[in-house]
Amino acid sequence: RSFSSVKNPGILKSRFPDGNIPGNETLTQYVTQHFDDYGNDVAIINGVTGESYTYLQLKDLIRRFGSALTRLGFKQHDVLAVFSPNVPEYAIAFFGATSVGGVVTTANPTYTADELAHQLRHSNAHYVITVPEVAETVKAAKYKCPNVKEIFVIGSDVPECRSFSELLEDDGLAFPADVPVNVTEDVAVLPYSSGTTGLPKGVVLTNNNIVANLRQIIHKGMLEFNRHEDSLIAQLPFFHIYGMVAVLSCCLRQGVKIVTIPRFEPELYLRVIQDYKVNRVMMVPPIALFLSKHPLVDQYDLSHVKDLMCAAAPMGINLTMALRDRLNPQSLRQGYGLTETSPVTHLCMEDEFAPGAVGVIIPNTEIKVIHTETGVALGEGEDGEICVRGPQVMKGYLNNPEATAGCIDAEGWFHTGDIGHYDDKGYFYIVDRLKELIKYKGLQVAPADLEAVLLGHPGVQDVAVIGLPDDEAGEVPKAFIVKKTDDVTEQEIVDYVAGKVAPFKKLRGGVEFVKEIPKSASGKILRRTLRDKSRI
Ligand code: 4UV
Repeated sequence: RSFSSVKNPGILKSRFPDGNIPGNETLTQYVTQHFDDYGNDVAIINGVTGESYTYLQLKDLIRRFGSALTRLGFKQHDVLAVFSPNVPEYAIAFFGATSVGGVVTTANPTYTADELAHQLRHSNAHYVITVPEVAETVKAAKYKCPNVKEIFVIGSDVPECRSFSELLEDDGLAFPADVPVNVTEDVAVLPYSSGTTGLPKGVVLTNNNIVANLRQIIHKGMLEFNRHEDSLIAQLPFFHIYGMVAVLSCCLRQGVKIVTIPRFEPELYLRVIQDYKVNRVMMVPPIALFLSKHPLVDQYDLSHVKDLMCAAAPMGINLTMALRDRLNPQSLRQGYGLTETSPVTHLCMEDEFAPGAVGVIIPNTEIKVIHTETGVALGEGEDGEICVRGPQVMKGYLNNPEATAGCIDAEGWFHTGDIGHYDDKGYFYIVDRLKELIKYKGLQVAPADLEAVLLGHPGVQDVAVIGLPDDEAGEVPKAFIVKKTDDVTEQEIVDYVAGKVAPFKKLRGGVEFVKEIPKSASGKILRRTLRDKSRI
């Protein structure tokens, strides 16, 4: 088989030849390279207000913002946090900060103040960009983070915060002439992921990690777009690697129009796709389910949608077929990847329908499927852990060499914690997960995170959290609890958690009281035992 190299048994390569990844471009240089040519074409438009920025305006504002940050004392390697739903200004903040050699850490705008404070402290963020709707959360977090100097709010004024638009009035003259960026070493973005175990960790993605991944996916039949024809809806949050790279960065690099919506609302979503003639839709499985089932969908003209791509969680064959029957797009496919791989490692080809598959290996990427116990490389059709080597693999977890060593081995293989296999055409299928992660609507929920919260409840002696399969969300967190006091109730526990975490992490799978939590001799929670128990 062509994708299996004889010299390196077990190492699988892309069916496509390696592309050129020069390794000397910063993220902003690469993404904004052709902005002058794209000129007065609309780059990004707010699907709610209709306000938009052209490519030339975006270029100018990125420079002004970079200059304004510099005047504030923001230097190379400093961290800017963005805590905002999708709005066009996200692009200005994101590329403005990276353009001066800064690092952007992105956080889910539904986080509570404590959750946000943790990330702001851990990443050592100096400034936070936000929107009025969640500015109070940022203010509350700032009190706990002496490292945060100032909050800038997009849109209307908020007390104790400064206005983002003020920064954009900067004349641009303080923009640093020459920032000596080492693109393969210096961090561009710092999203958070729990990886295979434990609490969310800062994922150090260098400039070259992201640029490499963009170069790998902007490939004919993959995510190469046509700037005269294509437009995309940005429903996937920019704070998550999927929206950040595959939508925001990938579209701007290629000069196509992005229409942002701040949150998923059925009518808004469908209206934007219809009115802006969105023809490529990147989604997660719950959106695929919505598009395949919801009666409202029939009331909108979605006929120009030609490419539907799903990633971040499995899209099963039944759902794929139902969606194909209903919308009949030219292509309906999946991608696969992780925050730690910038994110893409596999993509299905536009013109090859492969229901259930997550894709073929993208260029410049090596894959190995290994036996979960022996580590021996497996062959076609055999399930094992997917391992990845390539320029898109993160540098490591921020200030956490142990966790980094726990997933990137001495030969540079990143161990995904996902179980799957490949077929005779080189298509990959994910069938299970080795790691602890729960995926709620494509978003990560770390069991350890909820377990830590639950241990703070006075009635909880011991706890383990697992993901329960759910038709709509994919998975929902469920807690197994050993009571410390007899009087604790399920409702009390569910409410307690809801009061402390972002809504997407709630214990939607409920609580089960047990006598003890099954653990291995070394004290590790035996989650599989609990998962099996829940299936009965
Ligand atoms: O770290 P993360 O939240 O990252 C993501 C990344 C999503 C992608 C994937 C391909 C793209 O082309 C793209 O633009 C964005 O979700 O979660 C990583 C984990 O999500 C599961 C798997 O368990 C990963 O380790 N996952 C991601 N994609 C799939 C998936 C999929 N297609 N099928 C099953 N599980």
